[in-house]
Amino acid sequence: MSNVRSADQTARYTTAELFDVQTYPLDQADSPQYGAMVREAIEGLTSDNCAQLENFIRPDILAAMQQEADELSKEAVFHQANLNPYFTDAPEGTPADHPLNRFSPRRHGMVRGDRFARDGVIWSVFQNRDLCRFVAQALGYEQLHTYRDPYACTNVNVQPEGCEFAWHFDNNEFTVSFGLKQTDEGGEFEYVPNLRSRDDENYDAVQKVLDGDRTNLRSLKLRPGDLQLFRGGYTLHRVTAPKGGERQSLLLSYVTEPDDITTSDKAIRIWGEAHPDHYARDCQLAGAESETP
Ligand SMILES: O=C(O)CCC(=O)C(=O)O
Ligand SMILES: [Fe+2]
Repeated sequence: MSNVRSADQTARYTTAELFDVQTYPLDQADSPQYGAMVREAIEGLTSDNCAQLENFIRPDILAAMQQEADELSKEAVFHQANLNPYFTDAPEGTPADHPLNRFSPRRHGMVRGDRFARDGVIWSVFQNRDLCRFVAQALGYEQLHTYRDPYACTNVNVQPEGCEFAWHFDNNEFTVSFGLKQTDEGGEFEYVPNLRSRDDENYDAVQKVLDGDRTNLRSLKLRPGDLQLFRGGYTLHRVTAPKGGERQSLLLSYVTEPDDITTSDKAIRIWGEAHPDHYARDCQLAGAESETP
């Protein structure tokens, strides 16, 4: 059912109100068109680790999402750091041109999940059950749940003019995002699929990309209303600096464990503070540890 509601995961808008269900029949999971849509997403994810579904959001809803995001973008937590593609330090003695030693600026803002009005459109998109099921099917999970972390559950990534999101591999397995705001120039999502694997960091090839090699590089522009599914753990990627304006994307987080949330120290590192739920999680984890013989 498309509009099932529950206490803390309310969705004010139905699937057909939010998404272009004529093109993307999210609410007709038994139809051949739905099957074709899932297959197409799986194809993109298999060949390129990426699937882009253009104009997924209905225009009126998109306008409301953009307005919500724009108002909240003033409250975004701004990050400015020089990071290598792995978000780590370089071990002593690492050559200067080695990827571990290549630190580039990452400058962007993130709107915290608790800022979104629970009766707003962005929260409804995030809590939509049909979207969650589709994402799980496309990415090959039996079931996914919306992330309950109060801050990291859903975020707007705000990239002001000139702010690059430098080359990196994600720590999470996959990302689900919607384009909200885009500039004509810059703001490109560039990626090189399968550059590393579980057993091979493939530093030589990573270094070549960092040095400007564009041989296997793919580039896409996430336009307002587009949906993107992306496996970023093995795919080096970046967002180039937008020119002549700001870029904004909406990031939705889904998890396999419904009760999973982050710890207080990690929340403080990312957001500058922690929520009572993060401290409760610390206690829960400490309790679990003391029970282990
Ligand atoms: O804004 C985006 O499209 C994604 C940015 C990104 O790579 C990330 O959040 O890890
Ligand atoms: Fe990323």
